[in-house]
Amino acid sequence: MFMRFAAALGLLLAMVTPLHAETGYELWLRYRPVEPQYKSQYAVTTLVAGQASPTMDVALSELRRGLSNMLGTVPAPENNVSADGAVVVGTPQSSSVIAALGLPLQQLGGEGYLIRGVTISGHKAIAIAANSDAGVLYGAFAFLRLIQTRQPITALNVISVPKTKIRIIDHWDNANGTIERGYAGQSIWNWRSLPEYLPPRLTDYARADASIGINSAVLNNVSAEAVFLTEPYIEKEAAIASLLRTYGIRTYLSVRWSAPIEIGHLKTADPLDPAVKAWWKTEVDAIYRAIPDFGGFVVKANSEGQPGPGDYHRTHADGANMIADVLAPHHGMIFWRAFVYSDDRKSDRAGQAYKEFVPLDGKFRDNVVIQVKNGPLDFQPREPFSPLFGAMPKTSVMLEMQMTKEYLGQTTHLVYMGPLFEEALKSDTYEHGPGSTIARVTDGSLDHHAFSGLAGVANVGSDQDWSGSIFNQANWYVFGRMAWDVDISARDVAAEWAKQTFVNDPAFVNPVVSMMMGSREAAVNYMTPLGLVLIMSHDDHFGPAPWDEKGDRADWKAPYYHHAAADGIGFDRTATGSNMAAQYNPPLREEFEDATKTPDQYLLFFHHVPWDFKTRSGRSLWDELVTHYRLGVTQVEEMQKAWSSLGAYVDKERFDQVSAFLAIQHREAIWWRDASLAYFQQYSKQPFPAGYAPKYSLSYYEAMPPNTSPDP
Ligand code: BDP
Repeated sequence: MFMRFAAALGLLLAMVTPLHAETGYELWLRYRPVEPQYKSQYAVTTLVAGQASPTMDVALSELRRGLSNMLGTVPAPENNVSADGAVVVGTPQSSSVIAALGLPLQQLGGEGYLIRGVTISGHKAIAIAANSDAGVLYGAFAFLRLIQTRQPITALNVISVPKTKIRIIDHWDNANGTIERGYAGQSIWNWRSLPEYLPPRLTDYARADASIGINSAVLNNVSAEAVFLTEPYIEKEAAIASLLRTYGIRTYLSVRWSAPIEIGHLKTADPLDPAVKAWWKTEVDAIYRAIPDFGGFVVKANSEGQPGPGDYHRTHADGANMIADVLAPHHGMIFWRAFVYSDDRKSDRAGQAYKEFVPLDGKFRDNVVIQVKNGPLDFQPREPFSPLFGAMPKTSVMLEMQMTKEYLGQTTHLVYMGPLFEEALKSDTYEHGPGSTIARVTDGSLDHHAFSGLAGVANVGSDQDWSGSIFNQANWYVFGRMAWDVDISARDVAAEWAKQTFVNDPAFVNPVVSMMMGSREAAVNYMTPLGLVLIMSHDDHFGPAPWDEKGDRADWKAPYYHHAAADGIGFDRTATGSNMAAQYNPPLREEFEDATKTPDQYLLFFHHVPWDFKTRSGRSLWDELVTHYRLGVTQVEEMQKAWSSLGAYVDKERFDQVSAFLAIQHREAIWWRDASLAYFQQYSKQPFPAGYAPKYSLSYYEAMPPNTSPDP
């Protein structure tokens, strides 16, 4: 009753007091004042800290900023607890008050934290404790999150330990300031003014990463330029690294395999050539002189035209191990990407990584991690998981996902990636029977690896709102939260994000969470239902283009993936086709081999089926395809409807952005539906349901100029 009254009051207040314009720059760290009715439960009077350090200082300044903004009073700094309401912060080493509490900190490891209600000298206090300064920083952010999401803070006993060691954000940033597959402006690293000038924006970037537990950052594009390994650039990277370090973040670089030739003037980059190894050693030593806690390298080799050890008839293990040996004395890691495929028209691209990597299982050094995208092809709206998970027990394998929505509507489409990430993490590989999920592969526990981690491709750029849209920020947020806790639910994270980014009122949060949770499925429906993949236009990966034959390689052409013809549609990956389905462990192998057992959502990924194939719904394949495309558009309409009723809770600027983007998404969902169906219908020759014939001819859709979509 009280809650309902409070909610109604909040709404009333929101309607009479115009909400301040917001740009989105503050992300989820807005720290808006706590409503009067909640204020009494957050009585914080003093901040008690011990010995200073750069990281401890930022933890304290974040607490001061957050608490004073939310509660209206600046907590006084004290050395001891002398009244109720103290927040005591530190490690046993930095703070004698924390040390005296004898808290059970062993279980926290290096980065975990504990937040607990305690009594000190007869006064009620809250301890935020950890074994490291970075752990304290994470605890500080978690404490502020509790208040931002209006959780009670009396009788707290929170213990949080990250389930992965490396939570790494991959920037695909180039030296010229552009970002590969970036949809939020230019790179935030301003190479020209580095190393002298670090704009405040970089501090805010580091705060945002730290607030969600990200502890590692790759500064440059996986399709790497050698220039990032030159001396002047190392100096610039060192400047960034020193800022990130304060926030508990380690710096990594993507390296170009042929750098020894391009900047080292060697004749070869053969990993078994001693001169090549010597070059890498000199290079790595120079990096560690500048960045003593440098994390290591990411390598994209022999993929999409990038050079690699394969150019010298060496294996990925030969290549990875050579650099791993050079990094090992510095405790550096190498993340070797499994996103490889050759221009071999006869073999199935989806099965190539497995064929190249599985025979190498057990041959990699301990500091090599194989970094595998969630799907066997690319970052599609939906794919089955890559069969490399569950197939390399003797190797550390890490999951890589995309925050930037390259194939999911980029800037304008509201697609929350939480459900996709969760689906990937929960996928069962059956490596050791049921429960052998990708979460257990990437957290290292399935095969008892010391390494654990999660990688995500950034969606961060120079745009005022960082991610190109307000809702895209949620994808950065959920990546960090899931990297910390691979078992957290996408729904809980969505609610947490919505409360902090907008407002706590359930009348707002509930519909927004529903929108977010349904948004990924909506995109699958209007783009690539029933297991279709890679039918986006070839260059920008944006609009529908199942007809697209552009691209020099067979496997860069859309028809390679859908095989639509008079006899049916879909890619046969069973024994009668590429046999890629056999790469999965049983019982999945049997499931994917049989069209009647394969879940509809993967049907056309594994099978070429006739247009009248009976799907699980009882409908023919054609009717089912039409049903999904139509549903996708309806789901966007429902999102529009839900959002349109929430104007009272959001400042006009952000409300209008979301409304406008939803309108664009709606128009483009119709475009996707109609263009795709117009294309497939020429093969199916089946009728459209009444009222659903595409408005334009197929040739009209094919001729859409870039950056336009048809009038619905
Ligand atoms: C593809 C992107 C391409 C990336 C590649 C990769 O289109 O820009 O370089 O992935 O991950 O999806 O290496």
